[in-house]
Parts: sequence; C-alpha cells; structure tokens
Amino acid sequence: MAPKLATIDASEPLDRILDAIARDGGVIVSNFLEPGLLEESMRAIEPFLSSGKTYDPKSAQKDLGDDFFPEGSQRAYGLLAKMPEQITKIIRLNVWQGVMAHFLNGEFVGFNGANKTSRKSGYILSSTAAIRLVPGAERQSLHRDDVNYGTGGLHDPENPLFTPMVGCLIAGSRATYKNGATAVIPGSHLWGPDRAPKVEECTYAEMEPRSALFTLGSKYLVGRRSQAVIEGCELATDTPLQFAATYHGGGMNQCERTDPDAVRTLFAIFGQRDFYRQDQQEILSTPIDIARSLPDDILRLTGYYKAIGGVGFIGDHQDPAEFLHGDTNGVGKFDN
Ligand SMILES: O=C(O)CCC(=O)C(=O)O
Ligand SMILES: [Fe+2]
Repeated sequence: MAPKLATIDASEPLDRILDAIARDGGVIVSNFLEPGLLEESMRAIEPFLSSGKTYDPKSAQKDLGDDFFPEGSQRAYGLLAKMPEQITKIIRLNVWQGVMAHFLNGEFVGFNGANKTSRKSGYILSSTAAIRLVPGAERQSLHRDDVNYGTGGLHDPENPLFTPMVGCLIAGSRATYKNGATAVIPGSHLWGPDRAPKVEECTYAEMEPRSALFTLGSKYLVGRRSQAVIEGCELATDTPLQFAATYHGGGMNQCERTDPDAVRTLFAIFGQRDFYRQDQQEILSTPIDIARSLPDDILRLTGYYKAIGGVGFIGDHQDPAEFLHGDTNGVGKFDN
C-alpha cells in the first residue's frame, strides 16, 4: 500500500493544503465542514438516497465505459436542486474556494486592437453528487477525472499543473478501508499516459465525517522543464506533452450490514474552469417549445447532447435532448 495522503486541518494556512495537492495530487482536509453543516447536509440528502435503490451503472452512463460506476453504489445528482442551502454554504467555504481558485483561475493576455489586455478567468461548479456505498458495493476502476473533458490540445507553458477541474469528496459518514474509502495513488498526477494504475499502489482516503479529499483532475503539461519528474514514459526532448491527473476510485464495501460504519456516504462537489462551456447559453436562450420543434442534427450542434467524454450531462448522465419530449420531463424535472 502507498504511504497515506497528508491530512491537513482546515484551520491551517491554505498554502499547506495547496502544496500537498501539487506534490501528491491529493490531500485530506480535516474539519472541512462544521458539525452543524454536516448534520444539515445528511438530513437534506437522506430522502434521495434512502429508497435503497442502487445505481444501475448500465442505465445511461456509457461515456466512460460500462463499469465506470460500480455495482452497489447509490448516487444522487444535481445537489444544488436537492440541498440548495447546504451547497451554498459549502461552496462559500474559504478552503473550497481557495483550492479551486489556485488550480482553476487563469490569466490570458491578448490584443484588443492596439491595446494589450490581460483578463482573468475563474471557476464554477462542475458537477455535484452524493455517492453512497452499501455493503457489497464493488470497487470502482481507478481513473483520472479529467477523462470526460478530453482537453488534449491545450497547452499553457506557464502553468504546468493546468487542470480543467478539481475533485472534492466530502465525508458525510466515516470512510474506512472496509466500507469503501476512496482509493488514491499519490503522485500519479506526475505519471505518463502509458503507465497503468495498480490497486497495490493505492492508499485509501480514510476520513472522519466532515473531512474532504481534494484531487487534481488535471492535464499535466510537460515540456523540457519538467521531464525529470515524469516516470513511465519516454519523451521527445522538446515536445510539450500533456498528462493527466491523480488516479483514484471508490473502494469496495466489505462490511456486514450490522457494522456501525456499514454505509459510506460522500458528497462530490467538483469545480471546473469557468470557460469550459458554450459562449452563448443557447439552451437557456431557446424556449423549450421551439427546442422541441428542432431536428436532431440541429439539437446536436446546439449542445443538447453530451460531449464524447460525457460532459454536458443532465440527470443520470443523460443527454439534455432526452428531457425535451417527455410530458413529465422538462427543465429541472429529473429522477436523479
Ligand atoms: O466514490 C468514490 O469514492 C469516488 C468516486 C469517483 O471518483 C467518481 O465518481 O469519479
Ligand atoms: Fe473520480
């Protein structure tokens, strides 16, 4: 098993948290939530998970492969609609904002006529979900969260840790090795693309409730400057290459139902760079009745279907187009 990820208390200087993420690709932040906010969050999400219905990994999410989401997990998406007060408080936390700002804000320089201008970009919510593992839940395959973006052509030599998104998994319950704590390979954000992750290389992000695991979902950009740190890949000397981020995946829940920690619940509250979206919000700009009358090829060109990697999903990883036609469907009306 790999050495454990660093655990740093939320009250520590933010730089310690940022340095650990840059070094290891991930960190556990203890006391990330106040006790009251955890209790509220668990109360708010319970009705959406307590049906006991486990997630059918073959229902809609094909983009990342049939087995991306393991058998035996329960998932509730779109948390801003399900627990708006609590998500509001969480994404206002200094640590959440500080980590997102550090890894996701950018600065771009260009000319507007003769004027050289510098503009800053920011971050927004990428996706939200509550993920519960019940006894018998299987291990998730080890993956890098940036796979959905496929940002293969991007290059920012000034920022070798360029990342489209950052993962944040908050422990709603205890997360133990036995109940399926997230497996993480520290340092794997520095690996080349040809190195396969192995279960033996993982550590497990065991957390007390209220802690949070941050992981990079980055493309690691590699030019000559940083070759020395790359393992498992031969590099042409002056070719900038991009590598992706920290390998991780949900663990396996090996508990008996009677175990006091039998159920593992995490809140995933991911952030992403704010420019990864359409320039004009065509979907919000188009009344639903007009959208319903548009042919499929136009809907596809307009963004009513997910990108190849799966970004742009709605509900249970479905294409937005699926929600246009059903009587009971419509904007904001989803099961998940
Ligand atoms: O359930 C977990 O511990 C991790 C989930 C995850 O990595 C994901 O769904 O992308
Ligand atoms: Fe993930």
